[in-house]
Amino acid sequence: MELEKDLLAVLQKPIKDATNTQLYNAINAYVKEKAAKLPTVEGNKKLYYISAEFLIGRQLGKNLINLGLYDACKALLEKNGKSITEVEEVEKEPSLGNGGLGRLAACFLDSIATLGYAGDGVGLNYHFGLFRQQFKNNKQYEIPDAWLDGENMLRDTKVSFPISLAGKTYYSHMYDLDIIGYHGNKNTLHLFDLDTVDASIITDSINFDKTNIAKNLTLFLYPDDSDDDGRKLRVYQQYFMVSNAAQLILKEEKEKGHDLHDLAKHVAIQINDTHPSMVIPELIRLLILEGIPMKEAANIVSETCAYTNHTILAEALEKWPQEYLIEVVPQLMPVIEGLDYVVNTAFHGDKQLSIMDDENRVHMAKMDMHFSHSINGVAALHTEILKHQELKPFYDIYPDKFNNKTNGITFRRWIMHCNPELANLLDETIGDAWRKDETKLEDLLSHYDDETFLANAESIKHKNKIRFASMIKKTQNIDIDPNSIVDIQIKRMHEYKRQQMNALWLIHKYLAIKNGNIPQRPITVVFGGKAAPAYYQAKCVIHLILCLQQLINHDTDVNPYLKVVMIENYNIAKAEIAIPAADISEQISLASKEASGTGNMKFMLNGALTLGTNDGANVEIKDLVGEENIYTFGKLSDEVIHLYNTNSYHAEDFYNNSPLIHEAVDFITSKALITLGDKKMLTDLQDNLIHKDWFMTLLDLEEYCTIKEKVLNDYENRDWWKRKSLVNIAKAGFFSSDRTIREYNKDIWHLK
Ligand code: 26V
Repeated sequence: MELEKDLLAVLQKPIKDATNTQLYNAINAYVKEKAAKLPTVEGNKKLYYISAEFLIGRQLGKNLINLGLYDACKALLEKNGKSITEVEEVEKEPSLGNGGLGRLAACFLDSIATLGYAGDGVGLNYHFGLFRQQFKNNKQYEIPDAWLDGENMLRDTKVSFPISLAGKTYYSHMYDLDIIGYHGNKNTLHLFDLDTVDASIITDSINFDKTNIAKNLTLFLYPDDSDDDGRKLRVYQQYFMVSNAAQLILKEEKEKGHDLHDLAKHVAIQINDTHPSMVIPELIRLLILEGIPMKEAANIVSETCAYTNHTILAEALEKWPQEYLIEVVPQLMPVIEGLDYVVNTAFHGDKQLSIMDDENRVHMAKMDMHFSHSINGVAALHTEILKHQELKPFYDIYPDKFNNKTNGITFRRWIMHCNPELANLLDETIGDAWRKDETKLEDLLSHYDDETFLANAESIKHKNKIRFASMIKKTQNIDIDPNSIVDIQIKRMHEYKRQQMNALWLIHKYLAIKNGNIPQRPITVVFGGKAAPAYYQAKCVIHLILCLQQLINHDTDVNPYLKVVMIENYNIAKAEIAIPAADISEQISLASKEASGTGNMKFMLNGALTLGTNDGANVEIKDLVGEENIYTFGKLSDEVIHLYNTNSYHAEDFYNNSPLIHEAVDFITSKALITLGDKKMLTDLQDNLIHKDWFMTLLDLEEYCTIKEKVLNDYENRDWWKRKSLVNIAKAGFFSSDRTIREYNKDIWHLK
């Protein structure tokens, strides 16, 4: 067989005698060779998806699946006493993303290649990525994540562009990664870098000289922006990314012989949140240099670019002080001022619409909305909130630009790779057409009373819990019971996602068990997620969870019934092991704040039931599965928005009026926890919850505790639960990123 012959030729020894690293390198080389022979998608129009993050995960397994070689490779290794999982584990996970936005970009690239659209990603090659998370003394520590060490999938190219930063010219270096579609075509992720970047300027943790651009530019994703130098570095990175993107696009267009006046006919650019927004003035600038007048250039660029909004949180809607831009990208300022002039003239100086505000800051999202032809939110509710609240002035003037594109996930990674047994069971039950046509998953509904399917799905869930438990044992030496109910909340640490609410429930449950209220079945509560290094409140929440983990797991009165795990350095690889093991998917953000969520979709596809608020895509999950197959609670987004608008939420009232809340919040600074933790962090967290609680944790806490009790009780009705799980899997088809990408293409890109 070809694979075996090729591997042996590379290895120069029998497979059984090779190390996992040697096997990884050999299989990787084989995949690269295969990819090189795949056709690159050609079309009359090409998409460039520009994003600061691409959270792509390990590539080998996914590539083998998409090449149709995974099972053969697995069998070949098994025949020789080797495990494909162990070989995959040799690969360091690329640290090129932070959360949902970056993972979405990765799923999109997979779907774009699978559907045969011409579309490349453009981003940066961060040498140490976000950071690697370590727990010590029940706290998060950040260390550089040297993911590029050793073999990786990047291909060196000779492509380089001159980039002018603060008046100095730097020369970029492009690295390419093949994006192999499922049984199909190939596209490319282009990651730009600077040869002069130098890790030796990192002092301790993830600190470094923020002013040494030649040495620091692509060291880290989202470097600390708590001071001017840090914020300027973000501008340097962003301009470096988009100037490379713009020059690459124009180069490819010229090579194809296209007239740049026809750019919008041949190119679509998707701006993933505001990080790549400077591509608009940069492209206009370059077109002007090509001899196209400003006004026409602006029209061409607007017709080419489309903007996606991923959040309504003010902190993420970037506004750059004009003085930063004057210093870092002086060449862009005349263009931005010109665009602002056009806007002010058209809208009579209406300040709500101006790109520049009274404090001389440039609003990137406003520039995007004026000078792109499409503005989309990422779930139905989110898009409605954008239209009628957050971006209302823009919806009023540009109603036709607004559209919704509910997020999706690639089924290749989020079931075929992470849960192969469930995927095989689906094949046996409904045939394998669902692998290429996600709508076919609905055929599972006719197996609602198929006891064989239900029993097999249950036994696969159990095996996945064993796999998860053994990963946790190996990495963190915590014992968890595979017969327990597994309840998981994994996502970026942020107050709006309300991990602290789940922690307060934990306290409530702990105290109940201490009082002799024993659960019918053990419960394992799992958290995972990184806090931004400068985000103190989020770090306090991690601290509370880790203290609770220590307290509860060591308390012999309680630990037979309740365990807590905070996964260290949560990443894609760990998500792939956790999600298939989950019974309960925690999606408990404050309504209106979670733009969509995509973890919710992954859990659903793997048979977990959602315990969530009416927020983001949870709303659409509920519409699809029906009220009886999801657990929702909490104030609705309209009510929450009203509370904000009228300033009428007072956490203290909830604390004073509810004994349950009072007891749980008080426990944060109980002797039991203070002896395990940092008194200041725990006290600050408690104070914040009582006196500020900006994301309204206490508002929904009682209801959350009530419904969670119901969920745990319902779990005992196994026949019922298994059927609910089946309905969730059957209805997950809508959340395939293939569906999302088809919609982007039909409404925005028009690729073919
Ligand atoms: C915000 C910040 C804030 C300060 C530190 C650095 C940093 C970096 C990125 C961001 C923006 C995060 C945007 C994001 O990930 N949004 C998520 O996008 C998902 C895909 O659309 C969506 O499902 C999630 O609801 C949304 O939170």
